Amino acid sequence: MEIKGAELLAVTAKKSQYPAAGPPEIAFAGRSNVGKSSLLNLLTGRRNLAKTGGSPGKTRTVNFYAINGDAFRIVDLPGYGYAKVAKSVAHQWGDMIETYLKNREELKKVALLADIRHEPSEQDRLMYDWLKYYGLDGLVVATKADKISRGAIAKHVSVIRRGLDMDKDGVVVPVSALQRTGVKELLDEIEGLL
Ligand SMILES: Nc1nc2c(ncn2[C@@H]2O[C@H](COP(=O)(O)OP(=O)(O)O)[C@@H](O)[C@H]2O)c(=O)[nH]1
Ligand SMILES: [Mg+2]
Repeated sequence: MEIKGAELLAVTAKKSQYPAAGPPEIAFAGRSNVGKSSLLNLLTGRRNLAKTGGSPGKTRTVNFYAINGDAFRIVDLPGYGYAKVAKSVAHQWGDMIETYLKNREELKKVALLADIRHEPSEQDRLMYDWLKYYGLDGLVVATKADKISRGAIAKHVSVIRRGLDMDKDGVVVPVSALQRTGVKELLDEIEGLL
């Protein structure tokens, strides 16, 4: 699959603002600063579709992007785990993500992004457990693959698999937005889900 067009369709803070029922959706989730916006730009070939490197923890909306006309949608979930975010806001974050995961019939799968350098955090595990509970687990994107040597990738991937307690048939796709690698592999996975 190739992505030939991408448009921001809706920026939403609650369920009533979601776009009307439409094509299948793939959501992206992950810690703030993990590289979610960069990945979205990389996949869509639009350098500034999603703002990167902004103040961490700032995006607290569920953003819907229409891909290839409106053949499918990518949904950007709020980044979690930013230490300076107040407890009340963290709650709001959790509510927003769970509301979307629970209620969205169009949602086919959530790609959980995890920094390839680090062991999954407590919140990554919590997130992945949620995904399991809702039957949306099985696709993890290991970001910033350029930050480690090629030879170390397999080892880091297995640390992520173990940390999240992934099933055997779960897939981890290493990507680098900097070197533009992993795009084809990830798009193939997404195509398989649609
Ligand atoms: N080296 C490297 N840096 C990256 C990569 N992806 C994102 N970054 C950097 O990580 C920071 C956070 O990226 P961003 O996409 O805004 O993360 P988000 O908060 O998850 O949306 C920015 O400074 C990016 O330039 C990558 O693949 N390699
Ligand atoms: Mg972002």
